[in-house]
Amino acid sequence: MARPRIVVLTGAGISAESGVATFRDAGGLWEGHSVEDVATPEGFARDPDTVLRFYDERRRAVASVPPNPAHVALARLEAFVGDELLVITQNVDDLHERAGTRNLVHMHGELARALCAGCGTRPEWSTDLIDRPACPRCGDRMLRPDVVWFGEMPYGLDRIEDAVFGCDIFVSIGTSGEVYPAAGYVALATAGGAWTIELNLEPSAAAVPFDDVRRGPASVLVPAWVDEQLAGRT
Ligand code: BJW
Repeated sequence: MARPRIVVLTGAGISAESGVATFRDAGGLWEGHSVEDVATPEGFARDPDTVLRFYDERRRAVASVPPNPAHVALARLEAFVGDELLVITQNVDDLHERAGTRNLVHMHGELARALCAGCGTRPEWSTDLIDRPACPRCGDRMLRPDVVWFGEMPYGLDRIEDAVFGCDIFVSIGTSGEVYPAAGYVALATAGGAWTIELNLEPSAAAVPFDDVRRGPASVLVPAWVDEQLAGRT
């Protein structure tokens, strides 16, 4: 029998125990910032300095924290199953990559890249954008964080939708299910015949019920679930 194709969707909850704030939990990222101010193109046009400072601070904060056992466990799974596993993350941090995951889509972009509003290039970026550095390609001083704001098109949607509809196991980890299109993927996976499971601290706003739901911290639930997948393969 062919091995299962596994798609894992991750959200802010998988990085919470690394010290990266979530968005909608108490103490989350939006506290002190309205979403319209920092995560919309209109907010950026209105007050670019506030938005650039918000993302510069987050880029620095993420650089100083490590991946946690949940990120490491997913990388361990990929080491065994290779490209039978695709991780789709809504997170803009690089903790999956630093744990060793390679087959990964950042659907909401990456703090580690900038996006040039002049020429559209997406250079790797590790320093502040507040001082309006020049684009390495066109020289314009129109770089913004390469993150997907409300009303913008997420990255990699064709590849993501093919993988979600075609997978055998769909796993949702640490996401509230409030933001589309990601919030609709459990319905897409179900329509494609996948078995679905949610690993999350709190109940989410899932569009359709999961086949299995486990409540707890990702650092505990994800390694345990990976162990189950690998039992019999090692
Ligand atoms: C733990 C834990 C632990 C905590 N262990 N778990 C009306 C209806 C439907 C849709 C729309 C609508 N009006 C507008 C829309 C579309 C809009 C949308 O969804 N809006 C909703 C608010 C309604 N979406 C968009 O605009 C998207 N683009 C789009 O739709 O394009 C058009 C399109 C058309 C056709 C097809 C496809 C597309 C773009 C969305 C961009 C989202 N951007 C952000 C910011 C990115 C940059 C940044 O990081 O600053 O992405 S918003 C923010 O939310 C961020 C996240 O990736 C995203 C999701 O949040 P996430 O990850 O779920 O975090 P939380 O905080 O919400 O939840 C954390 C969870 O973890 C909780 O459940 C906790 O319990 C759990 N947890 N600790 C395990 N230790």
